[in-house]
Amino acid sequence: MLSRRELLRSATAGAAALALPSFVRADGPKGFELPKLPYAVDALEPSIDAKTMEIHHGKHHQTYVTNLNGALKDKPDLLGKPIAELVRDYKKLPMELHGPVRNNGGGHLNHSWFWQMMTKGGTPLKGDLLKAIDTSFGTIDGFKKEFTTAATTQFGSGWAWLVKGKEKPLAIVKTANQDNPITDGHTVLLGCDVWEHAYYLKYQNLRAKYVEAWFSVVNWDFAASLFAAK
Ligand code: MN3
Repeated sequence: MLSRRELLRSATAGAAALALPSFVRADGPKGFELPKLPYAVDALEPSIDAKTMEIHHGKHHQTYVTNLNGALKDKPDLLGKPIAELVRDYKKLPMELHGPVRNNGGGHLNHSWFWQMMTKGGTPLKGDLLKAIDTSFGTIDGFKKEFTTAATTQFGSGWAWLVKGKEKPLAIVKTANQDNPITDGHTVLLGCDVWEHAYYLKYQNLRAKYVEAWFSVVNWDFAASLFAAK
């Protein structure tokens, strides 16, 4: 079993021996790096079109990385930290860094996870995570309905998330902008980007249609590895 700390590290450092995919390049003392996509830009078609993936990964995500490195250019200690730790604890940083780390650090973390949370054709939900979905939401359809409501009622830009729950095994939360639930102590299992840049080229104003299509490319194996980690 991975410790929470190891998991946070592996999700961005790509330690090959761990359960998480190893394609994420190591962020190091020279700064944070755009991770390579774990699939071709057109792999998630027709749910997510190649052009959207290309711009989303190559331009939007890259901009978060560039701006984060710029904001921390005189802070080599922070540039060497795992991005998940940096975002989780941003409130402990000097006040002038809160905004840059929350927004650009959050953008880097959220997208680094988001690419891994999807895969060509999706993977089946099974095992302990399937049981937890049933216990928490009745059925997978109950989960999808509640998750879609969170995704479509997030006003403006943000994310919908599946996290470990307190009363039930799982819960759904939403965040604005690039906030990540780990800052509030949640364990993240799955997240859906509902910024317009994630879907507008193909779906225009129809966010619910995008979310419906997104379910078919969800990498439940990745979510299950996060769920299994202690
Ligand atoms: Mn995005």
